[in-house]
Amino acid sequence: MELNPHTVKDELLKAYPKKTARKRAEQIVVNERREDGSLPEIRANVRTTPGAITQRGCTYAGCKGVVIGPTRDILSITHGPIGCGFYSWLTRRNQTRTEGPEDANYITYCLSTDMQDEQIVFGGEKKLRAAIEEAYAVFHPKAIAIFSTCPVGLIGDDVHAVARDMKEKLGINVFGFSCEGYKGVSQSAGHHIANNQLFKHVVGTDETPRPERFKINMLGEYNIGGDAFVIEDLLERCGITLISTFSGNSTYDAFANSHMADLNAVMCHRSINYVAEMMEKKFGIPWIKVNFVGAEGTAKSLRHIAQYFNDAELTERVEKVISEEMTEVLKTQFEVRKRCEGKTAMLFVGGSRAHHYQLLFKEMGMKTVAAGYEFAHRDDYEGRSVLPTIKVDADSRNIEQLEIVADETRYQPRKDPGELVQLQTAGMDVADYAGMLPDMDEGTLVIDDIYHFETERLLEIYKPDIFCAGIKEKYAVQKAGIPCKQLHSYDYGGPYAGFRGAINFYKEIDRMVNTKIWSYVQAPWEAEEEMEADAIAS
Ligand code: CFM
Repeated sequence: MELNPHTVKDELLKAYPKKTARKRAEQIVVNERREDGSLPEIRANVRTTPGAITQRGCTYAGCKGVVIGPTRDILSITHGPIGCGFYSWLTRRNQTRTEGPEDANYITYCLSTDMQDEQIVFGGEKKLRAAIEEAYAVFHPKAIAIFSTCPVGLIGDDVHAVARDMKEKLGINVFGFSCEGYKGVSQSAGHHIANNQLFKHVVGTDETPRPERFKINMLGEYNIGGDAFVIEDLLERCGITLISTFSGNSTYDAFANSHMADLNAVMCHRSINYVAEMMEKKFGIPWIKVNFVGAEGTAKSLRHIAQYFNDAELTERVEKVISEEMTEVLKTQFEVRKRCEGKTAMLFVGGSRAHHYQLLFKEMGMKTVAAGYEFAHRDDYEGRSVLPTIKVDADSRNIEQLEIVADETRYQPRKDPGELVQLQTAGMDVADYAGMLPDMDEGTLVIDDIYHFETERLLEIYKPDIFCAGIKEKYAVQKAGIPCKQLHSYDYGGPYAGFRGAINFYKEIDRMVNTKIWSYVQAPWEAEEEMEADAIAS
């Protein structure tokens, strides 16, 4: 039976008080083009209704956990009560690979100032200084990052002043982040804050020239479950030099030298578009949107990079790598399609994967019936063309917007505007992202910052074959008899990027949607009711 998405939407809204329902109606959208062909508008990046169970995280999580955390040789210190540090300790499965035994790797450590009542009352700067000195004495890192948690902002500790003093005293780079958890409506604010400070304090601080011909940075790839390793291998085989990844499997030195690249390839637009824009303005490095999730996306992204450099030999090598990989991909696709064709998926996750992973499902012949981001902005749904129409509210104004101008000596446009237009015409997303909606079927449901109540109703109404979300949702979904794939941490699996990752994903999802195990799930009270009924009947 075909479900009417408008009826489903009404069903979800019916549970809310009038005012909440009215606002929520703008965040629950049926993906239908309007008469003039334009996409529907969605409300996003706004506060969660108090009392609703959201999937979102905090600003500190977006800054420390997401953007800076994966860099192995920046020593991260959480200034705050112990829980913030502890619960952001390696839970994201971002991997890293040192180059030798001398190469520093601090991401297995969890450093915190462990704030107590005394600091809340009398201030925590003294304890922070002591913590930085102690950490320096133990590790001798080349850089230390200090992350503010909620109480830091409330009591007014100046982490930036402490960072300046310590930088001078220790002679290494020390910088702080005003990423208090409450700073924004979600972790998205933390991404922006992290981008700003990385740009101010690290990017462009190492002028060593790079002799290679095809130099890029990968932006917004965090090496969850080893994804970046797969992409690094592909680029290397193609003869493309990866100067830096922001920030999967990354190092401080690579960031410092990243302005030597001639192209920024942006994978997760939501978390890192700020760095891409700032590097373009200051250094003249263009950026294109890529996507290494899904075999088709991977092939297209590699081709676009080759097209950008416009070199026959590079193009040939890229084509060779693609064809080497595609045989196995197509073989596996054919195999899984026999069992997965027509099955349905829902994806409610983050700020980019809810889009990218739909493409993998499509390659398996599966249909996405509903999807949404936790914390993305309208441009991630509707495309960057809506940017000028996005209202800047008080919550967004709260976050510093750096004024970037062209560097007097180092600004060097890699392509002239005419060439960029040509690349755009040839189908490349130059400084552009078209968003998730155009890739979704007509009549699918799109929900921003889905509330848990809505998740449960959708499961009952649609009974999808698989639901993709995170650890907070996982067990509730499985108790409803539906398999749940974590798209944040990949459960214990991965990598899912590139061709090899796509094959892993096809096989994993095939196994999950074709096992009967979840349909046998029965809640204890249901079992009791059955037993009682049996007893009465006998
Ligand atoms: Fe970008 Fe990410 Fe995501 Fe993200 Fe994240 Fe993540 Fe994510 Mo979890 S940076 S927006 S803040 S792709 S941690 S690696 S999986 S919510 S969809």
